[in-house]
Amino acid sequence: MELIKALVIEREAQLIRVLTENREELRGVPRGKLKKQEKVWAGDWVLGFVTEDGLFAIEKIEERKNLLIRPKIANVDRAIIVVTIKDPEFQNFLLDNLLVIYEKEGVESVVVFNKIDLLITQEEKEELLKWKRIYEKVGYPVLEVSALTGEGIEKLVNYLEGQICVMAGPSGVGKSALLSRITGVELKSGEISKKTRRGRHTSRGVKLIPFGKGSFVADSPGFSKVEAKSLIDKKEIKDFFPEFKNYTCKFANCMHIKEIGCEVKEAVKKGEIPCERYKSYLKMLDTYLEELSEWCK
Ligand SMILES: Nc1nc2c(ncn2[C@@H]2O[C@H](COP(=O)(O)OP(=O)(O)OP(=O)(O)O)[C@@H](O)[C@H]2O)c(=O)[nH]1
Ligand SMILES: [Mg+2]
Ligand SMILES: [Zn+2]
Repeated sequence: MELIKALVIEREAQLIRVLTENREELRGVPRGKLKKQEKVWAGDWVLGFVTEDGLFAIEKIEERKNLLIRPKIANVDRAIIVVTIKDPEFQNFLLDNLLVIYEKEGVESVVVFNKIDLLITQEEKEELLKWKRIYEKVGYPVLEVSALTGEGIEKLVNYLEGQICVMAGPSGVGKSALLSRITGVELKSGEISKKTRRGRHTSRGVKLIPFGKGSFVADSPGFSKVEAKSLIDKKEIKDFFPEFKNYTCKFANCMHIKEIGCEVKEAVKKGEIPCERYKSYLKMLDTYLEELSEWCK
């Protein structure tokens, strides 16, 4: 029998929903040995066939490019990291931690400044511009949007064409509001990030919502704190700051802290690498450099 390819678009407890290459949305059922061997997650590409009952019998899971843990979703192409300058206040350290984690997972990030409708004063606008320049310099795409007014949304949608995306970022920045804007789907309030009385997130399953031209996006609950160092070996963290790769230090295993002939530190001194990013790097390693206060005003 010829197998059909499908994308798992929903996974909640035992419920699996797939979208087949023929654009049919069906309930998926893992078959035979697959059932015991491996779990099927949202974002998985699977092979199977449509049964007489109209179910999609899953025979095989295709090899995954990655599998994120929170939310549990496979084959993520891009993280839409939503942040704000105001309400809540911008936390660059949190953003930098997320960027490092996604670099490690092979997920491309796009930094989306939401709530730009709230930026009224010159000072607020300059603050946005300052951070925008910093992340663009590293090489990340930076977009300015407002889920409230709709500004910048079309550009974001076009930008994500054909990709599996996940919303990420701190609590209250407008991830769910933005998701509604780009997909046209109103999430029931608190559907995904509803907190239990203990203040923890209930896991309600993961849903990929289609939008634009062949793109999918999953919402996720906000983070109040994310630490790259709890997920990644401290010695490896330097490898996930893309701007460091432009420099060759004297020692191949240079940690860019106190080593002689460190070109990365030299680049910070010359202003080629933004102090803010380098400070985040040191903070992730629980380190501090006295000289930094002289170079970074
Ligand atoms: N002014 C303004 N308010 C916004 C915008 N986007 C979202 N909000 C408001 O910000 C608040 C938080 O929005 P949510 O979409 O729930 O934020 P979230 O990131 O999903 O938050 P968590 O699910 O807790 O992580 C809501 O009151 C929204 O109405 C925007 O572009 N401008
Ligand atoms: Mg939300
Ligand atoms: Zn170095």
